[in-house]
Amino acid sequence: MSQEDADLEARLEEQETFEPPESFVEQANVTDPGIYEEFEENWPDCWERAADLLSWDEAYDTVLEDGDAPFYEWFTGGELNASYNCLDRHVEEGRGDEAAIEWEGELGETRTYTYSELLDEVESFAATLRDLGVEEDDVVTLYMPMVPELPVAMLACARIGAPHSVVFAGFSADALATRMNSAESEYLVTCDGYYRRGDALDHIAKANEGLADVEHEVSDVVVVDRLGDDLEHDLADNQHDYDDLVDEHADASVDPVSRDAEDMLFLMYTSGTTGQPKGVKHTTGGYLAYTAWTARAVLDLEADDTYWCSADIGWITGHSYIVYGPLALGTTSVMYEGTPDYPNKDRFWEIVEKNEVDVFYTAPTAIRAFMKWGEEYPEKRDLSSLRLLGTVGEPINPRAWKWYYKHIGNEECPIVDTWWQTETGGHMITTLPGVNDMKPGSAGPGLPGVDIQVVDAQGEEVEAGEAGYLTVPKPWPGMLRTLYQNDERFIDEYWQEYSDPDADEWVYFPEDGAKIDEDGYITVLGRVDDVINVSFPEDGAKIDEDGYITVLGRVDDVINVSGHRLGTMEVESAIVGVEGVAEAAVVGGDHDVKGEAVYAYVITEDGYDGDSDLESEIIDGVVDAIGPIAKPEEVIFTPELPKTRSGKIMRRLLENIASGNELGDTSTLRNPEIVDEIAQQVEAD
Ligand code: 6R9
Repeated sequence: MSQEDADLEARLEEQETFEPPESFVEQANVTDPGIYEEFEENWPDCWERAADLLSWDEAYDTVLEDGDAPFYEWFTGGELNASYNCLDRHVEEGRGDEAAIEWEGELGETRTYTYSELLDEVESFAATLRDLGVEEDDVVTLYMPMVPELPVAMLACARIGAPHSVVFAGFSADALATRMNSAESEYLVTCDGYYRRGDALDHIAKANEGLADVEHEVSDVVVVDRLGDDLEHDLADNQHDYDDLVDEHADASVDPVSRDAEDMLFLMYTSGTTGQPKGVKHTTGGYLAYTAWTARAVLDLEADDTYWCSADIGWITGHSYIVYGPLALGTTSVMYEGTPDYPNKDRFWEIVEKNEVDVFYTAPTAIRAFMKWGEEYPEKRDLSSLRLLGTVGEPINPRAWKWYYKHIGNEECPIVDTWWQTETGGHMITTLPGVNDMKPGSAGPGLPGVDIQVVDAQGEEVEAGEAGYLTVPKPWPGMLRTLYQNDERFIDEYWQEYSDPDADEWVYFPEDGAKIDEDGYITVLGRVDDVINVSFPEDGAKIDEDGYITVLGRVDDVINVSGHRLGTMEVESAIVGVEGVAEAAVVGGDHDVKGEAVYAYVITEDGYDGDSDLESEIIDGVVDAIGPIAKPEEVIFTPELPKTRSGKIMRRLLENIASGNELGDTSTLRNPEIVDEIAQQVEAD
């Protein structure tokens, strides 16, 4: 390293605040700091700004209907179609020849869909779905990897008013069956397989295994042929080849159905504190307005941008910021099928260079991997097209933030660290890249019009610098409306802790802890413990004097592996399903690359040994039930689990052991001696 580089490195390390570069601010979509006040004064009408980004078939009467809170409704009386907003209107405006999707296959092949081409295929597939019998409001399940047919299928569903439920392709057959059963979904679109590090993966076998466990009759299955001759597969009588059907409907035109603003656009299942995943319901008007608005204000997207979000469409990030937000704005959205290190560790930067990507959005876990691989990979490529960088999914530590800023952004791109959730639909806490200074590690203030408070256990706002819980006292257009067919659980999960139903005061509780500084900047510190056992306020959230909030992480039993939420209960039930296992407790422990990794503490049944055979069976059991993402980093066999006198497993201790942290107070334990025993074993492993 030259002296100059070393000086630069040292300066970066010290620096705590970064101004947005002038060159960025000059062209940014939002630059007026007055927007915060303006939104506050005009709330909730300020949200008309978001609705104005869309084309409505029928104008709405009311911005916010709060008569039946917390079942809020937005833009009531309005009607629109999401596929029309993402496709037809851009073609009508003469932009049909511009690229909507630039797809990169893992093996290096590419496919470009212009807005006209995407519209044509969406109409053909919408006609196909109708022919198969799909009606408005039927839930269509999409169990697909990162192939262009996935956004086509989503938009085709949206066109005919059939909500989609996308199940991440990396999830297991069990996960597919659970989700199809829960939504009583009778239609499935899936894929024969896909490529991972050059290998053809069989996906249809997994889909068929899941279908075998669906409790109702599945009327039709459409199968995309991604692997050609690399995988031969037979189709059952109710299974059809995607290309055949689309060819048959090649010239079909399907008018977009006018949907009520509050009609369901899609369902997205996410992990909860109990075994059953939660079916988060998003609507057509509020969700689309919110994702379009945040894509414009936070990601700074415009129609002529090429933008790449490296998430999988199977997660909310891909729904909101690969498909709906960017396409509503007429942007070119890049989609990549594979992994960042195939065929080489510069694959991402090759994609940025080749497509001249303007805005890049990824997860801290990916950034930590890039850091580990070294700066020589991005240095090989021309990244000068980039103007803005973003992160999502988990806290980003200042070191990774600075590496990203320097080695990817060349100190010329602002970084937006966006805190949000499946439930929030879109960004909630982040800086506006053309307005606010950035503080590495801190996501920033709540967005204009988004009220964020960091409170203590009593609901009182904490002082700057102190930790507390994140709360959202006012509704916002992108919010979930309910949990599918389970209004009661919706209230229990999100509106129980801080609301006062008697006074009709409703406060959304995201189950994350955070800290806020004197600037109101919110910093995310990591996952927090179970609310009941929490050693509050060591864990939680912080706000600073500028109102920047540091989010500390989740308070429920959810582990965040590589930015993906896993319910500990789901993993535990998979482990307990393995022969020879009596009891299991699963926690998240710190991990350099993944952020958190799964640590499984297991008690064997009498007569079984905690040996490497059982360990393999446990690992296989978890991978089968949930998917490789949930694979335990370590399986620790123990004769007992640390429990409180009331019999509750003290997860905080298990987490501290897994992360190699101080153990903290063990005095409320029924069996304190077990803690040292387990800790010694983990160290020995
Ligand atoms: C979009 C998404 C939501 C949970 C959330 C929080 C964590 C997301 C974060 C972050 C710190 C950020 N999270 N973004 N933590 N800083 N910028 O990730 O949705 O999969 O539902 O996860 O992820 O714990 O509550 P989802």
